[in-house]
Amino acid sequence: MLTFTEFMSGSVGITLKVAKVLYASKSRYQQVEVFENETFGKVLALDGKIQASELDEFIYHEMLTHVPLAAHGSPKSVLIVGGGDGGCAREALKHGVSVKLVELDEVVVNACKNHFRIDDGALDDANVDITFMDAFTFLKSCEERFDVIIVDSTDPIGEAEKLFSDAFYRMAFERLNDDGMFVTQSGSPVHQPDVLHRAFSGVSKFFPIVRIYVAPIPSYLGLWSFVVGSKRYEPETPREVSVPTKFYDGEMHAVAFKLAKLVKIFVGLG
Ligand code: AG3
Repeated sequence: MLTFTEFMSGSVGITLKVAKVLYASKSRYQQVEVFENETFGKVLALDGKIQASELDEFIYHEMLTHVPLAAHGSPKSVLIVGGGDGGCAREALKHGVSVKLVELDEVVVNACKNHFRIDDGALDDANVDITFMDAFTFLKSCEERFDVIIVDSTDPIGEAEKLFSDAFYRMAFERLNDDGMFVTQSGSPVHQPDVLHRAFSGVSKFFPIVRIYVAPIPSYLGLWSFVVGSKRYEPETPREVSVPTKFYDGEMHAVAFKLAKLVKIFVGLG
């Protein structure tokens, strides 16, 4: 029996039976795998870490995208950092915005396009402009400004580590309009409290308004956290929410911030 195991921390992991391997290759940057599991359906893993599953990717992508976009209220331009599977782009397009997607690894985009179509066509949409490069380097020389920046990164290991640095948060702040909003996935509050600490303290150095919210993502071992930094608007208040979704709505927007009470209890933040 073929199995896939991810240890999220040094002490706790998740093991899935692999029903079928759909794709596996080593890109210039990482091991890219797509396989099938009876419970989760298709699963995308990068360097042995689960990035998205057919069962629950909508929870992660809807919550990472609609919370900042709805709280902003009238976004026109969105920068997605990472997000090569196209899940965030798919959700962002529902707001009629133009999307700039900066993904490090073209192999991830192609693997998803061919074997795990999360994007619903977003990766080929005329309103989505994809650049394959490291987002840190991209931001350094970027002259454009955005309404919302979404960081849909892998864990802060290797290439993604600089996406959790103060220098990166500073550049993100500078590349946002005066009422801009920033959000980053910030790990499991239970299994990766250090990731959340780092994101929260980094974002707090530059943004006047910083909040944490959470969502349950079964393939990420339960509770997952997000840190949002805002220049003007209160992130907890949705100003525009009428987009078609499976999970996200005005109520879930509020619930996500309320449930972050657990982050306060587990991690002492928020
Ligand atoms: N977002 C992946 C979140 C990190 C998952 N970490 C883990 N399993 N250790 C990027 C891919 C989703 N678009």
